[in-house]
Amino acid sequence: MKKTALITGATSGIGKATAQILARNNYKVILCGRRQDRLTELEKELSEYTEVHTLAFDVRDKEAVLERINSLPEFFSVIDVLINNAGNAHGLDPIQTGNLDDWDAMIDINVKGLLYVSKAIIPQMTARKSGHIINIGSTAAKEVYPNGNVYCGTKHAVDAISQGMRIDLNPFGIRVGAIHPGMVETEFSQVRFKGDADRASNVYKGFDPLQAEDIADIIHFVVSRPYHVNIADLVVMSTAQASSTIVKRD
Ligand code: NDP
Ligand code: 8X3
Repeated sequence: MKKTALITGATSGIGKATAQILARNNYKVILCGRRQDRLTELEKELSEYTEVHTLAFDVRDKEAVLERINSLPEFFSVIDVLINNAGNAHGLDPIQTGNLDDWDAMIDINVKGLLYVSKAIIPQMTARKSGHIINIGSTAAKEVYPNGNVYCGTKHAVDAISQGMRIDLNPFGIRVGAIHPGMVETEFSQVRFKGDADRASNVYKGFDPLQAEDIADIIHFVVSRPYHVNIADLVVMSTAQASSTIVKRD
């Protein structure tokens, strides 16, 4: 039977590429994000391959998260695969001058948002004793780099929460894994640098960075393993990147 995947952050970057590859591989997809225009456009594109439903909400708004997910039409209501991908960095400042609104955004979206979405979906998975959750962490979940302080903190939290989910959901046979990419050329840096296009594009200059499709391919590989195989924790960087701060540029 066709499986259903709910993907947060499907309006851009890794989430969008993941929705595209899953739709082309016979998953029904539920596309989530705040920008309804982009959701509608992607729905149009992917309807050629599969059944698509869109859900516009801000992951920070716990009432909206629960209300939207609990009111899914029956055809989309059984979620087999949850991709917790929505998130961003906001700012890149030393801790002593960091912006409180940036800190709130990162903690509320990357950590609390991931928890709210999971809370809305885990009960149906435990009741059915099946499901697969993939949380998108980062190399920033594994190490800390200068000025990355709070973003790295949120991604370390995603790493810890993923491990906790795997432990607590083990009795229910639910697979939980985290994927931790290094630098991926998406809208990530535009958001981090608040629309400063030059600063954002400099991040990916002089080397061949990962693309959203590279991560989507891996996500598809992870969700298509036989049931007894759970890829629990996966770090992936471009060949040019050795760590958060070591990148071989031309
Ligand atoms: P993008 O900026 O391209 O995409 C971010 C996505 O998250 C968008 O679809 C956006 O949708 C969604 N999002 C952001 N805030 C909210 C919110 N408050 N409520 C709902 N959705 C939200 O970045 P990426 O694709 O690169 O990022 C995806 C994930 O990958 C993030 O968790 C990021 O931390 C992680 N990551 C990225 C790396 C990179 O170098 N790019 C490397 C390692 C990890 P909308 O604005 O429509 O709500
Ligand atoms: C995104 C990659 O290096 O900016 O998580 O932390 S990095």
